[in-house]
Amino acid sequence: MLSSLGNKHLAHSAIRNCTSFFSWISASVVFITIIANSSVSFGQSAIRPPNYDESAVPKYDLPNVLAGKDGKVITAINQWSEHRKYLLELLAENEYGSMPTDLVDIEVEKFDDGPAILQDKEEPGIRRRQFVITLKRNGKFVKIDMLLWTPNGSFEQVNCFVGLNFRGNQSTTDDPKVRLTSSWCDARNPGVVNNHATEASRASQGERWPIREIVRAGYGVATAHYGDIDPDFDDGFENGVHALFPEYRCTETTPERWGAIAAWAWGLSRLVDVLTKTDGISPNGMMVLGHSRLGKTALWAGANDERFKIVISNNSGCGGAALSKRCFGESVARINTSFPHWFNRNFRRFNDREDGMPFDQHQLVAAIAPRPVYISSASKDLWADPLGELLSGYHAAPAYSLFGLSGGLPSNLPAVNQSIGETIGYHLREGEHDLMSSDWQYFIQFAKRHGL
Ligand code: GTR
Repeated sequence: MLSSLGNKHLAHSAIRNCTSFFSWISASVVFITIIANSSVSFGQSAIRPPNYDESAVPKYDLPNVLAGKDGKVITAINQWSEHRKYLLELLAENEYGSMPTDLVDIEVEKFDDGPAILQDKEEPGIRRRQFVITLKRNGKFVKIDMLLWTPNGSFEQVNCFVGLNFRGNQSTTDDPKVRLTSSWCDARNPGVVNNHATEASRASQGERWPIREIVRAGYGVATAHYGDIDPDFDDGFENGVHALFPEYRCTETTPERWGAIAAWAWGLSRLVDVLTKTDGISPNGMMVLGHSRLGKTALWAGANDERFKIVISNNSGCGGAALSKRCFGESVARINTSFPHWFNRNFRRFNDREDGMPFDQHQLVAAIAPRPVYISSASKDLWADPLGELLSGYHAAPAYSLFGLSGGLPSNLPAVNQSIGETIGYHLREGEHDLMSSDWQYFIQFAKRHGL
């Protein structure tokens, strides 16, 4: 199912790419070839088909997470902050793209505050708040709807999970008061007409956001639609929050600049700007989480923004927690072809050249140190390479050891449905690529274990 999802995206992007090279007819021929061979050729070399065979994983060398540009390994905590900067620059330059550092003006309007209505029943213990956050720069603006759930009547500040959603805030709950997103939505999702959500999309991903369980465990949870921040299609890095920084666009001559994942990560930091000033929320209790492409985003946001005290990535796969050099499941060439807008242009240099990458995803996990990080996989999600996701955590451990902390992960997959590790946590949920309330139970236990 996952690989067919990948193929669907591939087919879409193939059609998009092909039409600029060939006539419609030859595009159709290429489309048919893709379905038949599961590999693509646009006059360049074909993309390697995905590998699902552990014995075909190539031998690879990973850079030591404590090694700097000159290969020297750092040994003291006081060298960490410089070193972390190096790791972030390495990943920004070669993969996600650098984010602009200029500030934007932020306006916040709370347009709703009341008790949750879940399954047609008012829940007096759960408070629902909705805000519209306007980001402004140089006469341009972007609006983000943020939905926040917290325990009602609590006088204590609560720690808060923060994560983006795929289909609009209304898709995360059946609460009829949650506003329908008016921004771009993926046309393939249920209840979406002409790339806009309709009422039929309400609660379509409600099981991914078990509000009752999270709030009853004493946490807040904030979410916003990723399409509010940057619509998820290839437009040459121009729309969404990219439009606020036109002079900072990723182009052929500036291939190191931000793609969509970096834009979503930047947007998460803007939510934190607001949440840390919102009453009832502990400014020191921010935890970022995300699933799939938004799991990649959560890792990049958490690595960059130290206000996230815990970072959680669910089924994040290629460009997320999975080691690229293992060449298992989704590859760099495949992801860059299906989603040319997620990463920067420099990342394309590693298409089918993972062995030449001067970095890998364990350095992304390491850049989060010494803050706790949690990686979760699903047993049937081979496209995302569960073992590769675990191994990033395993190989990131020396960064935690520098602080006297144990990562605590083994290098072999554990049995399904058990949470393992120490400062780096992991579980392999039985089942498909998804975010489920059982995953959330492990995230909550991990947060409690680490004092949040
Ligand atoms: C897939 C993509 C994955 C993953 C997933 C998702 O098609 O190949 O990298 O991010 O989408 O975000 O749902």
